[in-house]
Amino acid sequence: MNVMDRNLGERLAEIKGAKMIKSFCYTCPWQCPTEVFVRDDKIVYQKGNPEAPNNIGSRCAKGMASWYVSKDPDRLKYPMLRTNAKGEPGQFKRISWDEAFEFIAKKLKEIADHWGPESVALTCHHDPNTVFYHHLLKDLYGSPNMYAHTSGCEQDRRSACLDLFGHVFPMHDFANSKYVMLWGMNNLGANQGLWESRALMEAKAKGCRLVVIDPNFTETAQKADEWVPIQPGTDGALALAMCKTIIDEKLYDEAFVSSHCEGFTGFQDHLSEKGYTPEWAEDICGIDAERIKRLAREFATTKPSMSAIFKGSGYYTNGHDAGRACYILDAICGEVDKPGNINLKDWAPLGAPVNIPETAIKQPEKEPLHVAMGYPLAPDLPNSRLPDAVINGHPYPIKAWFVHASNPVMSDPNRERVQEMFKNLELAVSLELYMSETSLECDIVLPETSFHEQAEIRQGMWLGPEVILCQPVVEPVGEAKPAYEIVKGIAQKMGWGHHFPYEKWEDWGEVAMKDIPMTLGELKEKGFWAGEVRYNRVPEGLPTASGKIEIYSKNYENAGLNPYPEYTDRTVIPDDEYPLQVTHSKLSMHCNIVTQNNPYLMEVCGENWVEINSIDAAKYGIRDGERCIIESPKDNIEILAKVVEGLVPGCISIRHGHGFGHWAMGSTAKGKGAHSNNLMDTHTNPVTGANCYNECKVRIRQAI
Ligand SMILES: Nc1nc2c(c(=O)[nH]1)N[C@H]1C(S)=C(S)[C@@H](COP(=O)(O)OP(=O)(O)OC[C@H]3O[C@@H](n4cnc5c(=O)[nH]c(N)nc54)[C@H](O)[C@@H]3O)O[C@H]1N2
Ligand SMILES: Nc1nc2c(c(=O)[nH]1)N[C@H]1C(S)=C(S)[C@@H](COP(=O)(O)OP(=O)(O)OC[C@H]3O[C@@H](n4cnc5c(=O)[nH]c(N)nc54)[C@H](O)[C@@H]3O)O[C@H]1N2
Ligand code: SF4
Ligand SMILES: [Mo]
Repeated sequence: MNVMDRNLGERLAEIKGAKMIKSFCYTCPWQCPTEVFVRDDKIVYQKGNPEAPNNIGSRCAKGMASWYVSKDPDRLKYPMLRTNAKGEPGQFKRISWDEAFEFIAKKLKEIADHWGPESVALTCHHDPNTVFYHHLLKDLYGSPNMYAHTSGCEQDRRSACLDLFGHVFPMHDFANSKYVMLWGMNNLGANQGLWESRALMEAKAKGCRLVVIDPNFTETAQKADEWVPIQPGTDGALALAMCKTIIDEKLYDEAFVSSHCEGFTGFQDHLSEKGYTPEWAEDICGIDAERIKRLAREFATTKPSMSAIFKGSGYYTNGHDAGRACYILDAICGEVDKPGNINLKDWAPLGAPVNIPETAIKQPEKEPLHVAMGYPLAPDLPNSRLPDAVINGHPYPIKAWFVHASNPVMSDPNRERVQEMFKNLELAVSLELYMSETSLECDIVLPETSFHEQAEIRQGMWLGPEVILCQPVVEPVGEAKPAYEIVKGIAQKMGWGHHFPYEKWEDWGEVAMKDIPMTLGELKEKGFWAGEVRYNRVPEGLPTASGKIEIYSKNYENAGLNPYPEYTDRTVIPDDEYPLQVTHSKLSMHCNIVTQNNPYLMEVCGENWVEINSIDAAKYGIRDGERCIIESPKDNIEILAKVVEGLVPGCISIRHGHGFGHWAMGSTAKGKGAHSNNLMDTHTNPVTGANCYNECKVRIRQAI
């Protein structure tokens, strides 16, 4: 959008008599800063905040259409209590907030008395103000089990980043790069903040070479200089073979590795001992050895460069070492945290919004669940193992689960097992906008306000440290409450109400902002605070055991694993009976399982589909635009087929979103598309605890 268009948008909003409020969008996890124009309690126009560094004045279709969430008649309006037995389709009655708080507080006290506070867990995806639940359930109640959703998302990448760089979430400085190698990262289809996609395309226009390694000719691959169609689950082999070429041909950065990398010489020996040559990788990856060598040489000799992953190399039982190998390419070429590299971003000094005094903080007696489960290196809960704790009490019993802004019945693998787990919980609380499939399995469902109806202050997803503010722009739907009010209500019933003394969001907002060089008033005017973008932090020392980039991982050594990345086959390999390998990717017009009740987005993309190569389509009688049946050893689904040329034969790609009863009570979403997560069994990455959605073999036939 150019400046004229922007002014036109603003002028139109003014003509409509709207008030502009700075906020951010939380339809997807990338939280673009926005300007929201409101009149008569209705959002009449929205656009990106043009001053924010991680925006460019624009928003994606999902963000533009998000106003609908604040008026969706299918939203939850009241607290709802289950009235029938678990395991049957949930029936609910409306209750008051006071009854809801009383019910939860009573159960929490009983569970603490019988099982200990450690038997309560919380998980979230979107984490809108989840921190308040942490203050209640972790600090005051004493559960160590406050988790997010990462094992269903970029857990393998996160684990690789932590091991090598001690950094939880590096960003990408595409704008300054001359060579970008993306391993199954589909920025233009699954956008990770619009500014990153824009920066990538602008860099490309200035001559940056873009190489996309992906079994699928994705939206990003279509814009690339080179698409490398890789066999699924084999990125580790390709990256290790590229490392070997770079080292054998002495194309690595000798000064950088000797000063800043731990274990380079050992790695060199490891590659030789294992025989990780391009010739070895050729058949595994389906990419010929000469091409592997050329890619390695190009990557090592074009600077600045970046080898970046998100989830493509993950979702497999070998994803942990694949991720490490992809990042070791950056490390040996000295391409870490310089302009044009992956960026070890600084975080803003944002404080906790609630100060619980030390004396009131309850120390848990048991170790956190992921450690007790035998996943000490997992950056988050291996949530496909949660049913073991709930159903079998292993490693210790989990009796209550708070599910915040997440729909694990739809999002985790092996849906039946997830549903089975709910039957065994003494307390399951859904904190939601909708009566989702997960809400339907819970004992109590609490309606939260959406990001249009509440305040939030968060870390921004940008290269530099950044704080972003979301402001309430319209009235809450029904009796929906923001997280702070819900936590306060439960805390009062538990006798901890005095820890939550604030009457309005600005009060806790000021507490959180105390170390940020900007007042809350200024933040409300501007919508964000941004600090300086820094580079070259590697020589300052990294928060790893050695202070260096750990090619030799001390963490792996301590866990009894090979400190250097190895290549192992994934566990599920197609065979004669189930000859096709499942992979997944996202839909550009939807976010996960969040947007399918939005009629505007559904008009553009009303269902999800499976992509299949024309060779396989001919072999199995699948026709473009018609329905097919996908069968795994475990379940089957009927789904729309798209026959494409750009997909590795032997592999299908299911676009994720839609399906099942989704939403259980959403009139637009219901019955549209197909849900694939019950096709796969529970496979968990043995080191990171990631869900292995792509460890799934299937056969396909035409639907009759
Ligand atoms: N429009 C839109 N944007 C989104 C989301 C959304 O749902 N829709 N979701 C958001 C979230 S939660 C996330 S985590 C990010 C996800 O961002 P990405 O990880 O970039 O998105 P996916 O589409 O899941 O991409 C996975 C890619 O990996 C490829 N792949 C599969 N197997 C392999 C393999 O073995 N090797 C390689 N190299 N590639 C492989 C798939 O073909 C696919 O293109 O996107 C975020 N943004
Ligand atoms: N097969 C397959 N499975 C996948 C994926 C895949 O590509 N393929 N992708 C995986 C990835 S990357 C991820 S991140 C996970 C995500 O899976 P989940 O953790 O389930 O998260 P979402 O699907 O983003 O959102 C789920 C719920 O959040 C609710 N919600 C949205 N905004 C708010 C809010 O402000 N407040 C509250 N209280 N609720 C809100 C929505 O109503 C929705 O029901 O799924 C994973 N599952
Ligand atoms: S990229 Fe995500 S946060 Fe940004 S406008 Fe789109 S949906 Fe909203
Ligand atoms: Mo994700």
